Amino acid sequence: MSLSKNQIKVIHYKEIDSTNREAVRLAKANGSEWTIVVADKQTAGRGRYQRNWESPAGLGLWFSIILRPQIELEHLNMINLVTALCIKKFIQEKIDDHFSNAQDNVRLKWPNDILVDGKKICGILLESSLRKKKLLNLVIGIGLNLNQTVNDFSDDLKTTATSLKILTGKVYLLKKILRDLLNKFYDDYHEALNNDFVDIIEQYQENMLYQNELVQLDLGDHTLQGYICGLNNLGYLLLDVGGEQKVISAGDLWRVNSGDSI
Ligand code: BT5
Repeated sequence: MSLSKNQIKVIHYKEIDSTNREAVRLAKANGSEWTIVVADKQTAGRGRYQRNWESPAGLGLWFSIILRPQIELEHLNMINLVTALCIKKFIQEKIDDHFSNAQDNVRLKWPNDILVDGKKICGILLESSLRKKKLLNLVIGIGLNLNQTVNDFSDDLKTTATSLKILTGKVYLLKKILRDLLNKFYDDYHEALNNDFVDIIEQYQENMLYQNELVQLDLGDHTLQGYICGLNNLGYLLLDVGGEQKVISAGDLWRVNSGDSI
């Protein structure tokens, strides 16, 4: 039986190394589902493949959610897509509130990035623990840039990252954004699980960057170049490499010749 919304428990830190690290630790120690670890600042915020996530104090929402979805392991990636779609809609609403005729410019870069006008505003990091091929715990880490100006980003990110404040000129209250976002995510997550993820692939594809474009995919030990054909029914990327369709479960994507470096 799932917890009700008012049982969501938020643990707040002024500073922590990584909310994901703490949430993974708590989850393994039997911390309850829908425990949220949030910090004003992370000193070792992490992205995928142990990359760094810039998390300066008070300028963004850095938080992690403990979940235990009753799903087959092969559906884990769908949670990534559900999370990205939910935050995409949330960001779009904030931008639409500000610009009366805002264009639909929030896009998803498979598998876990949310970009506005080509700049990254949010990253998502799923970490799971398994036993005998069964999912024990899932931690969803979310980094959402809120109040940075361009100068708050390190030089590397000045041209590749953005924040809600850069887009709308407004300052956002972390507590309120967290509450509103959790509210939406709680609903979207349960709806997706209750409906066996119906429509998630279609919705994601409608909002996905680089459809039918030439991309380079970094798979760690080698790279592939090909055209994105879409997603399969598990949310894996379908890539046309010289006429052969490859199915990709994880990797890093770049548009060829775009100069992107996100
Ligand atoms: C991600 O990784 O995008 C997942 C980031 C998840 C961060 C959250 S914050 C709360 C929770 N606790 C954690 O410790 N982590 C999670 P990846 O796709 O690997 O992207 C990482 C890359 O994004 C870096 O190499 C930079 O290029 C870029 N980057 C770093 N910080 C950024 C920021 N604040 N805004 C935009 N881009 C950033």
